[in-house]
Amino acid sequence: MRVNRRELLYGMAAACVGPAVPTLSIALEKQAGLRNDAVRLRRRLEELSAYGRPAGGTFADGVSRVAYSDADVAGRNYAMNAMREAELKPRIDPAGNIFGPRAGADASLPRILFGSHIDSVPNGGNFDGDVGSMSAIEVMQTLEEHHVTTKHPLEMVIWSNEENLVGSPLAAGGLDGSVLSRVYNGIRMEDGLRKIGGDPARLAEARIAPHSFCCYLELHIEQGGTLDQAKIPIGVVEGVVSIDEYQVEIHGFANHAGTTPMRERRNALLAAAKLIAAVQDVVTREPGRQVGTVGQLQVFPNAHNVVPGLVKHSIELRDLSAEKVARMGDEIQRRAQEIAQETGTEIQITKVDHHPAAMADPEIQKTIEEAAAGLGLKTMRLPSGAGHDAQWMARLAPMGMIFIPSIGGISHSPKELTAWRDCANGANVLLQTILSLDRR
Ligand code: HGY
Ligand code: MN
Ligand code: MN
Repeated sequence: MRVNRRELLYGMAAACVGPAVPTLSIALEKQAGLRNDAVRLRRRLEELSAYGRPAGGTFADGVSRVAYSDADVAGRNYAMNAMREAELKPRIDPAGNIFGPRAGADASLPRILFGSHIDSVPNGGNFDGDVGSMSAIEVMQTLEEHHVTTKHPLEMVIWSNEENLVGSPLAAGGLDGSVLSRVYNGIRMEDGLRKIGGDPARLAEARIAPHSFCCYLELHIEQGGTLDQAKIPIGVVEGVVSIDEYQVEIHGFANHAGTTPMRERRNALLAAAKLIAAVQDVVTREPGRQVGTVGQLQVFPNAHNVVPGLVKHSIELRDLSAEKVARMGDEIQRRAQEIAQETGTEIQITKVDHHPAAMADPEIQKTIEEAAAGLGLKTMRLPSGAGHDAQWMARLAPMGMIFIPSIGGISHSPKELTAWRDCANGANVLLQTILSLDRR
């Protein structure tokens, strides 16, 4: 009987360490050769995209699966059924986050946590969050099908309401019950949490203790154009930006558009226009990758023949440096008071959310690079201009993020697109990174 030399070597190695723990029984070579089922991953991404698709639309028309909507509930049910196909038993925590644990050989070891989200922005794309979430399920199913028992317990997670960064901050202690009256997508958070299976009365139970897991991994589309332009298939995230969100209220005086002389107007919309231009000026006047956006604006009474008396709008500032973000915010506050003086209006700017910048763990970055190299995939390191649940998980344990290219750098749009090959590559890098971390 011919004995394969390699099997012999592994057998001898196993004999040296006593009764082989399941991991050793799976030759490292076999682990290194493990690949996800790319066809199944694509099928799940296409099936998930149906929940929140515009009526009569196709995959290319994107999705509005906003948090707490009926489409969100339907998409979450779809994802939980897919988790069951991977032999997981999904659990929803009081914050609406969906967890799927998988036992490891040594239950005393801290679990490896990985996942993403499936809620979208209005008129969003079919890859933001979805790739990382469906890939997490795919990794679990691949391990199950190949009878791989990792040493560490594993747990996948689909965070709730990522687009407003709610589910993961609730888990990380960045938010608590004091925000239950907030309204997202027209639904009070308290009602939305119940609707998706959470429990606003038990939010404290959603808290994850620091260092209660060994690390957090997230696969995500880049949402910017760096990888696509560089023709590099895998991004290794260095860090996730700090985000400060503000609500602005500008009070002027509503009056007749025909009989109110220009010099007597207290035009709230004129003040808003000047303030939006000031945001652009403050953010662009110094070198760097910082960004500032006014994405929401409401005019009252919003009639063509009434001088606007009230305007409400958002301001969002981002950069890897929290200090720079805060400094820009202060300068915008100062400019706002000048504009208020000039236009005879009153401008109130209130900070409503702060998401801390988070640096990825250097060891995990290296592990991702080694996993990609093992798959013959080139990598580059880059920051994330998008916010992610990973930046909240980084406050509890070491974090790592894997990026795949967004074609044309487009995201938060029905035109968001990533090649299926890149989705498969990203999921395989996630799988191999998990196996490599597990062997630590
Ligand atoms: O807004 C963001 O950066 C993320 O896509 N939620
Ligand atoms: Mn996302
Ligand atoms: Mn997003």
